[in-house]
Amino acid sequence: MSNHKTFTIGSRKSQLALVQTRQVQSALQLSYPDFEFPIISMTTVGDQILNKPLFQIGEKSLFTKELEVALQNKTVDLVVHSLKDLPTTLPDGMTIGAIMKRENPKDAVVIKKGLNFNSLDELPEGSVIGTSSVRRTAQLKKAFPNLVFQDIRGNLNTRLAKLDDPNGPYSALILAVAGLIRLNLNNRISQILPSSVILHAVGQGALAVECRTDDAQIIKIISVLEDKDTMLRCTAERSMLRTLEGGCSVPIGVHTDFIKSSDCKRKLKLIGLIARLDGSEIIQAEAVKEIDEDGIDAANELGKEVASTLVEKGATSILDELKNAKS
Ligand code: DPM
Repeated sequence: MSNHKTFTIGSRKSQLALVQTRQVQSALQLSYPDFEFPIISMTTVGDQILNKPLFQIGEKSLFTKELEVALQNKTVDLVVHSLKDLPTTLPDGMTIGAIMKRENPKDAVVIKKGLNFNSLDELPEGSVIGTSSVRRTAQLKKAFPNLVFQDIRGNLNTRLAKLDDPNGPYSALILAVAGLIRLNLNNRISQILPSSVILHAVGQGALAVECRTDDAQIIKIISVLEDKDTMLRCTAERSMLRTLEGGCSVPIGVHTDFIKSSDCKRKLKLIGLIARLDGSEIIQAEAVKEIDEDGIDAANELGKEVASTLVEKGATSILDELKNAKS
């Protein structure tokens, strides 16, 4: 490797995306002080279509396609994504080179400024909750049948402005804890919803670095970013989603954690669920698998196992209903 090398990082333009990309940039800069990692930012379809519910746009790589084209063209050498926005099957020639240590993967409740409530249970009947996630809406409708769920789009700051607008309809928003923390908005978190109420999205809270499969140099460089436990948890989560052929906008939630059993073996637990859009039915399944040295095959198997139990319990009828709702 020569002394002065430049590797360009692709990013979405939103404030959250840029904060995340700079986090990767700093980590790389620290490990490779002699290299340069300039950032090129661009707008994606998902950033542009703001008037439609996400799940109706019907494009699986909403927030990633333009960046992958830039990767293909070699305009950029690596791309930073929120892993949960990255489809479970990548285009030919693209791979996830690293998954970084996960931030808290749970969902948070953000209450409108000036309202004296601290949790969803306290909100009066008929209060309007803003979210465009079918996963959040379906699960929360079941847990809080007296609340009303309404679409809200735009980046985090736009949403918070809509929430706090005294004439706006929303009493609260549901947002990922991870995004709020990264934007230094921790002080807006009123409640972190437990897994007994809602399961988070596949890959939520983790950052992924995508690159060209044949770019051995970049793959080696970004390997310093990888957090093995996060990678294994997300591998299991993504394997479940891939097996169910679900995209980033399906009412599917997960929970993973490592457990140590009495025989001192390290095991990974995966809970998965799929919900009907209106929350009228929620199917849940779980499995535990021993994680060996490598762990990737076991994590993939775990995801498939939970997916097939979900199918046995009736997931296919929910998935079919979703396909019809989109067309
Ligand atoms: C995906 C969803 C949302 C984003 C759907 C879901 C939320 C959409 C919404 C796949 N991507 O979670 O069920 O509520 O309108 C997104 C966010 C983050 C990554 C923002 C958020 C946060 C950072 C992270 C949008 N993508 O969920 O509040 O999880 O790493």
